[in-house]
Amino acid sequence: MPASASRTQVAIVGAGPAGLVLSHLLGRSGIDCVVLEDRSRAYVEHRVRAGVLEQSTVDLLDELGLAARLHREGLVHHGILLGFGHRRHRIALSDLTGGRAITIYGQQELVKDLIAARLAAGGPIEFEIEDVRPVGLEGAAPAVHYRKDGVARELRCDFVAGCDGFHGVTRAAIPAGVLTTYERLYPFAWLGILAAVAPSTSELIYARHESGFALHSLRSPEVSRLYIQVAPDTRLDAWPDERVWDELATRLGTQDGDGWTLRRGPVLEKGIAVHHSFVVEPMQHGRLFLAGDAAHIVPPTGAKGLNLAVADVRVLAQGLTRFYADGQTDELDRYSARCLGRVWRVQEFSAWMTALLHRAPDADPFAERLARAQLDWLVRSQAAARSLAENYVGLPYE
Ligand code: RFL
Ligand code: PHB
Repeated sequence: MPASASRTQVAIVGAGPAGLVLSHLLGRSGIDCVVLEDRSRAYVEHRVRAGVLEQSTVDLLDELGLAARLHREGLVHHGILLGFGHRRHRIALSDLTGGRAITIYGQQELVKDLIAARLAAGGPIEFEIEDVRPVGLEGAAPAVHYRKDGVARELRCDFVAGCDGFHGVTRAAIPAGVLTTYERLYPFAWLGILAAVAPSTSELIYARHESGFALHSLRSPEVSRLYIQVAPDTRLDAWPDERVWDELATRLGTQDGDGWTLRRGPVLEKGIAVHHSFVVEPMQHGRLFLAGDAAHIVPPTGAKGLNLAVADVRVLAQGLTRFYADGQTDELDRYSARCLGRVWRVQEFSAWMTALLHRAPDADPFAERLARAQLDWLVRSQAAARSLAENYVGLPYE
């Protein structure tokens, strides 16, 4: 029996974007919740990941009063550039979508804002906990068991929100045979760097090159974020900084004699992320609701993972709010089905954009020509460009 037991209405496992946004949405509805995170606060606030926020994500953060710094420091972009055939072509996101835009703001900055605001509002977040184990999910009185400072604890609750990412424990707590898994592994990964140098572009460049994909993104007027496609078994020590910069310069370069050069600077962070598409259905079992990367993963080409995590918890908060207002479970019962519509739209878009821009190691010349024909069509046809733009800026919530 745990030495110490406490109670809340919703136990949220994971202090990533999904868990933290959920805690704010529930807080706004007067629903008690506790966030349980196995890493330290410093660790989650410095984990370099996403950078592109959809219009709907920004609107929701605004609604929650959490976007003040985001508006001060985030960069609003109205277009992206597609690089291929040694030229760049602009996709005018806002013109094609009735004025919708994306905002560039580092995920770790958002996580810092969400944690600070939640703690300031008196919302509990427990960091550095161990041995997290959800129990009793099939009954009406579940709980989460864990250890803090070596002491066994029990958090009793009405519901558990599994917001603990792809490698978390909540999905694994669902009995075998309940979930159906759909997944695809890709024969490539991204090597990403964060560099202390002014971006060499004012809009994101997604480039398809004979040697593979490259992406020039940014974080601020002084910090650039860049990625190149590499093999999934690539070791970081095979890629000293100079080699990364040389490859980026080749893949992002134009031959227009337009004088464009890639600015280089000190590398602040370097990492490799494999590409994976993954979905479990349903996203619920008993009193456990999975949200964000715990339930689905997309390859990063469409910049969708964080945004999808936020979309999930918005639906979950609606269901929980209704339950605590009048005891009705109808919205909670529809949670999985409502989320999965958007999840599969985003899966299709992310897989499409990945295939369009990457070079598969086994691609034959025919596949290469098809990819080129598709890119040519995107910059010739407004209908094709609009389809990309609508998906990229993110579909409005239902
Ligand atoms: P997270 O962010 O993984 O958070 C899960 C949290 O749970 C904690 N945790 C546990 N806590 C308690 N007990 C346990 N047993 C636990 N196990 C894990 C973890 O420490 C963590 O704090 O999941 P969440 O909240 O669902 O958010 C998902 C996003 O983080 C993810 O989808 C994005 O980063 C994906 N992504 C991008 N998404 C975008 O929307 N736009 C982008 O531009 C974008 N770029 C990217 C990306 C992901 C990348 N990588 C590294 C995979 C670029 C890259 C390179
Ligand atoms: C990023 O800035 O980290 C970023 C941008 C666009 C993507 C993925 C990541 O598609």
